Amino acid sequence: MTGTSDELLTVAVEVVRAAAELARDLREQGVSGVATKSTATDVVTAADKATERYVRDLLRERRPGDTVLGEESGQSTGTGGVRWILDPIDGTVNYLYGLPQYAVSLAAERDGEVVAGAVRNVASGEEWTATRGGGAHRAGRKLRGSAVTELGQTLVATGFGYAAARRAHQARVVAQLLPVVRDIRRLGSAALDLCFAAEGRVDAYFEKGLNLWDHAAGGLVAAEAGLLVTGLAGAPPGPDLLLAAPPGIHRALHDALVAFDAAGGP
Ligand code: LIP
Repeated sequence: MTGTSDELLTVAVEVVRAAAELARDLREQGVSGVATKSTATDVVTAADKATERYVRDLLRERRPGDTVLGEESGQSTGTGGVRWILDPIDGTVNYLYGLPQYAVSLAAERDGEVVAGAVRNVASGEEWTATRGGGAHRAGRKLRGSAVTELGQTLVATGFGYAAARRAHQARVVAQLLPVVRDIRRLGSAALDLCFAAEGRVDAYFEKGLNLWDHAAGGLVAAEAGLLVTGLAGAPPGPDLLLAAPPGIHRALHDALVAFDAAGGP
């Protein structure tokens, strides 16, 4: 069972809408079941787990046999060529604090390539979608990234890991970057950072340490909006570094990140 990119997107949109409704209802009941993962600040809530279970159930109904990779319970074994890549609540710390910047992110990967993706801000209801070669959209509008061409005029979003040693290195990178760009924003959800970059609410985004579920859907949205989504020095986007920037400043920002060792450190 494979399916066209548009068919896979239809499933992704149906599922993220239902999952976002559950996550919103659970938030309104109050956050519960808070636990930690890699460090004392790397939190997971009962809602993360419940939302992932719900998405898995919905996908099992709609796409029996497909593989699902989710942040909270890993990868199931599927039989077909389609893998769903899920972050049930991206921006969990924002969810914990009630900051309206957290999303359900779901991508469909067919034969190893992400071909469809949907990201839905649970709090605002804003929804970004994309298919490979079909463009990126929000509210029926085709998205284009920023036209900025000067690094000093570039508003850059980024994020930080949970381990103190990595955060210390990332702080040194940001301290060097801050004087040479317009400003920095740390909004707390990679998926939404990528969607914001896709429509120019920020000009660019970079982060070290992302997992595939953080950026699979949002990275397609950004790429389909015309941004270059890469790693550094010819590497693909991944845990070492993900950079999403419009062609006008990708090279300048890339070179600054290389100079500041943004992909380095612990
Ligand atoms: C989050 C990312 C964010 C990063 C956070 C965290 P989570 O994902 O979306 O960009 O800076 O540290 O990793 O844990 O909320 O799914």
